[in-house]
Amino acid sequence: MKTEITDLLKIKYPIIQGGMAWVAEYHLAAAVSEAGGLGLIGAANAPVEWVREQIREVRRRTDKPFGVNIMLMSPSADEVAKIIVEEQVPVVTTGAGNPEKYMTMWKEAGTKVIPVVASVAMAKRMERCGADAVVAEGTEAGGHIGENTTMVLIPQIVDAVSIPVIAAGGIADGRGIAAALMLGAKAVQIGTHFVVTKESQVHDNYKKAILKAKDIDSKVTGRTTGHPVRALRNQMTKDYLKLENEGASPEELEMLTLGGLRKAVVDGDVVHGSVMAGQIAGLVKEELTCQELIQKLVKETDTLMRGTNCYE
Ligand code: TUI
Repeated sequence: MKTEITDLLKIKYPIIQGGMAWVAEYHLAAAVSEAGGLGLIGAANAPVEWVREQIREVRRRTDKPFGVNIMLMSPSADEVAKIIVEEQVPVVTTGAGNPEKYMTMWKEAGTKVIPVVASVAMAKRMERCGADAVVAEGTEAGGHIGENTTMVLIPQIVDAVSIPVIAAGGIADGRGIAAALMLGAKAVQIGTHFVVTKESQVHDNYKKAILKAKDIDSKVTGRTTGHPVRALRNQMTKDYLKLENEGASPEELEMLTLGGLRKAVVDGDVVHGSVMAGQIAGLVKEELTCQELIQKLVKETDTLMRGTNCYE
């Protein structure tokens, strides 16, 4: 499965693990990279020294390429951006904002820069300021999301830029990967299915919530505040959406979500916490090791793609 992305990132398979807040730590990232994908550490709102330690732990476990995802709304984004350079991280992805101001610094350090975007305009802007590739993330994804679906976003971004495009949002099996490649993507980013892997350190309640999720169990909170977030429906999303419909203030709404992801991932409170997951959660039915999952995805994709010539 050789593509422009496997060449660019020096990985075996065009499969990237999402840089999920609280979830994407070193056990998961190292396992994904060791299995031939690209593992990511999700810096999210974490303290910078935590990020540095995570990078070093990944390096203790694998000599394969890996990356760090920076959540640009984080107060520590500036400091984490510097750590990428200091630790010579091979790949950086960014989410929830515009990483332009860090671009020169990262490029000079030889780090491959891959911003996550949710629109054609942002993809073009990232290409102009020197991005090596973009992750185009559809609204099917979990967590903080944009408006367009993966199906409409990928072909439009592929036509608008010359750098390779990585598809994200709604992909959890070989059919999704094959479809993304057919739309012109050169790789995929998968989040939700990697949450439910043996190496993933999330609370068992979180994994069980994804495993039992159905197609209609996904909700988006925060549309009125300008920060839409997709999570599995529970008491928290119910209370939030009720308040949101009643016109509650952003401060009131924030009270409900504050620390909600940590509550679900670490404490296992999947009733009052934020169980961020993509719409494809309904397709995730088993907990595999990262190696088993990646091999399954590659085999399924390969079977579907046989007879076509779409990898390169
Ligand atoms: O970043 C994500 N997903 C995330 S971040 C996150 S942490 C969080 N926790 C609680 C509340 C809010 C966030 C959970 N999930 N995905 C990548 C992504 N980036 N999706 C959409 C975007 C995006 C949006 C706007 C990228 C660029 C952008 O540009 C705006 C601008 O500055 O012009």
